[in-house]
Amino acid sequence: MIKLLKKLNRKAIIFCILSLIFTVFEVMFALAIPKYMTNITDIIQTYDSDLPKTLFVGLKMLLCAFGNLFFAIASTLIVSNIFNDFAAKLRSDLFKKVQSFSMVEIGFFTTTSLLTRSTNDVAQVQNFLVTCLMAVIKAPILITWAIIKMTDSQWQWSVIMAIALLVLVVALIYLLLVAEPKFKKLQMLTDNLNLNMRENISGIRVVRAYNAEHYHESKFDISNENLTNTNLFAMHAVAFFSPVLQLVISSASLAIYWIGALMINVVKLHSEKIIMFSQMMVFSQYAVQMLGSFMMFWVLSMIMPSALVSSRRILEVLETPISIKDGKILQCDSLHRGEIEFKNVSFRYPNTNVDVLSDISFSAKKGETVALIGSTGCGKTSIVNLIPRFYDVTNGKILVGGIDVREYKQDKLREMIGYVSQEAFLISGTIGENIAYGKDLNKESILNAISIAQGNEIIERSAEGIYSYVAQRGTNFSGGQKQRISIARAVYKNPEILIFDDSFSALDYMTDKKLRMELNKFFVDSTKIIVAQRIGTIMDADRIIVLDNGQIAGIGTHMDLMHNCEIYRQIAYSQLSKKELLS
Ligand code: M5T
Ligand code: MG
Repeated sequence: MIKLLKKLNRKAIIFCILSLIFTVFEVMFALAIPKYMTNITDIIQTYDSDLPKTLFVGLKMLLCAFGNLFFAIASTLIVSNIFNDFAAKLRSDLFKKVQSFSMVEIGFFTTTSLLTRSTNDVAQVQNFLVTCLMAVIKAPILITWAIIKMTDSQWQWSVIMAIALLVLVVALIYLLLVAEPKFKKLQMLTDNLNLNMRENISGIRVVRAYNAEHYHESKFDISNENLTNTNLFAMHAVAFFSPVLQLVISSASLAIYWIGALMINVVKLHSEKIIMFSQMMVFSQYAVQMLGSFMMFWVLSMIMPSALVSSRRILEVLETPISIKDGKILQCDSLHRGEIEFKNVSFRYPNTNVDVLSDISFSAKKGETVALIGSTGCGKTSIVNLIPRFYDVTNGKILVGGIDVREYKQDKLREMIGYVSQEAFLISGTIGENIAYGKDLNKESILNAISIAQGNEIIERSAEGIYSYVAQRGTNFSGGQKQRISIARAVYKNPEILIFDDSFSALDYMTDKKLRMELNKFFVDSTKIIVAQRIGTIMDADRIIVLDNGQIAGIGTHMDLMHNCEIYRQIAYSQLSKKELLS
């Protein structure tokens, strides 16, 4: 938490101090009120209810009440502003950090947990800090001030206060010890609940198609029940404090009055009796205020454990070292532009112990089309993901433009690449925004990119054209339409290297063919890496790499492979006739 607080800027610290000063004033005014009450009692007793005097003291009391209210409101406003800004900064830091994460870190934290950390956990910390500054700072000030005011009273009353304080402190410590571990668990269970909810919503069509509602419901129920039970336990542990506090306050007041009554009985003079009575009144008022301020500790003890866990979870994200380190090189020389070379590359996913790629070596020259084919799970996506450095190789190296990808500044490396992922990814917005994707939106170039990607049909169907609405994750488009919009995005970038990870799979043969022809026409100088399952898509590539279980089973042109690669022949014959393949 302290580490997080170091992120507060100077302005915020100055305002924190200001709010502290306001709190001191607030307490000062609050504690002045009992004194005036005694004054009024005194006036009524000694001056035989002198009305103007009573009114004058009453007015002072009223002013104190207003002063208390004013400073309370002012400090609340300041504190909530400071920590609202602080929470916004935390969220923005988290967002930036997560953006710099490689797949390794995202896989480690999981998407759901990252979401909860940047929303729920930040809110917990914010809530805690606001309460802390508003209530907990106030309580010690109030307690110390009250003790100072109470010192010149009877020692018997002070003993009662000491006992009451001791009981409350013990109760608080017990509470923290019992509830804290449960609160720690709460956050993890919230992550779990969010995960179940997310899976259910994002996969709702599949869920319905398989009538899996009950299955998901029971999974959800389990995490929900876990969360509820843990919450309940933590709340029960916390709930007992309120009655204990009430009991202590009432008992202490009773004891003060009882001892007070005994003492008043002992003194003889009427005037002494009156002084003692008003002393007792003041003391009991201060006692109630002081013990009542423990309520603030109680509120804090309710939110502190989870806030501490939250701050740790936020820091975990902020302090995670990024496994993919940035290089320095900004660009390659023009001689090697667009070249890709894999040199004895092996790769395994983090936290696994099996290589999914072993000893992969091949190269693609500027303007060439290199295709990757092989059965599902053989490692095609893994290969192409290494080029933009989503992961780093385990062994060997990958050169782009003659330079190891690890030496590039990541954004410069990725600037050269137009990547179309296996699963088309669209954001909510318009078609145009999805294609320009953060770059300047040039209508003509967008239309051109769509036309190369064979997507004219998509924009012709709607009156808004490229301004047509795209729902979150592109759910209002068909699979093939989504693929073509994603392809248009890569085309719009006009990159030196184009990577298509099975991006033509949802297109019919005719569109697939036309699209490849257009790509060849407009991207003569760009290197194209095409992953495909269909022989038809890759037959005319300059080089085809046949993958089998993470290893290269053959490299060559279609004809070479038809003659000397058994795996390729098997794939080919399962899809096309001998005549189509050998003509
Ligand atoms: C190759 C494993 C996967 C498979 C192998 C993405 C991913 C994959 N794998 C992991 O262990 N962790 C991961 O995060 O790696 O997978 P691929 O490269 O995705 O295979 P592909 O592209 O050839 O398959 P497909 O189905 O897209 O044609 O063993 O378990
Ligand atoms: Mg794949």
